[in-house]
Amino acid sequence: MAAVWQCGRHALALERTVVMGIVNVTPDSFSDGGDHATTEEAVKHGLRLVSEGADILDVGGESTRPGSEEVPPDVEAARVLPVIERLARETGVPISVDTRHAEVAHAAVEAGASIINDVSGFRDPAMVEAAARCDAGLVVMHMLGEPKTMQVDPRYDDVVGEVSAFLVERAEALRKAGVDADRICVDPGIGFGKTLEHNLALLRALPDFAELGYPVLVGASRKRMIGDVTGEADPKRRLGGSVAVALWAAAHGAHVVRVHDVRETKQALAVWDALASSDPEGAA
Ligand code: HH2
Repeated sequence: MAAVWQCGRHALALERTVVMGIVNVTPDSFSDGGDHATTEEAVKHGLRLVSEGADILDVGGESTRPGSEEVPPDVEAARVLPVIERLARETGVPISVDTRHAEVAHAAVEAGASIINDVSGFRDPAMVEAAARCDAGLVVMHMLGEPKTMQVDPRYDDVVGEVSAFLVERAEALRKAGVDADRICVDPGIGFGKTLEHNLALLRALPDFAELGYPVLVGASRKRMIGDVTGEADPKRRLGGSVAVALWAAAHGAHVVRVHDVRETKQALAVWDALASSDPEGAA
């Protein structure tokens, strides 16, 4: 696997865990819906995450929480494009657009986005075409079905095998369309059509995903699996569990973690890195 993830003009080094900060420009995201729903608030939030150490900002204008309805692309575009344009201009970090819609992805890249993050895993041929027409980095995520119904009794015979096979198949489709391998990053899609047991199995299998030959992204921040394990019903009170998953992911082969709480995650990863790289003989 390449030591860098190529995202437009940015070459992201992967030797340290890369932190992607979440900027939801939505009224209804599961943990921060409405908190940064105007352009001004979203830009301010993005700038704050960069000051806290975010390596990437992921800007989304459509909640894909379980049960959510699809947002029309024009509404989504109106939410995200002005934010992407400002953040691309005012920060030095790559800006990612979190979208399932080809027209939004294309316009976002024109507005300065360097990554297309598709929770549908580029299943839509128009998304493959949008990817092939630009040089942005691409996040290929696994989701079972659609957000509206994905949590209705999700079933797999072999969740790790099926999710891996899907990611490999979609990455190959992108490569056939002319996308260079070093632009692709894969994501098992924590919480997207998965029970708690499925999510835990996928997180335990991260070393296998890392073997697929692409950087691996994990997004578990504040998600229901943390509530299922701990009994914490309020997503904003799931920081401890979110940091635990980020550390687990970093220690088991993930290259990128997608998080709401950048400052705390960076701090935890810095301490983890210092411990993991220290020489116990030398310290004596
Ligand atoms: N999770 C969410 C959204 N986008 N993208 C990737 N690659 N991986 C993820 O796990 C992922 C994602 C859901 O989280 P959030 O954006 O906070 O919520 P909502 O979809 O309600 O806006």
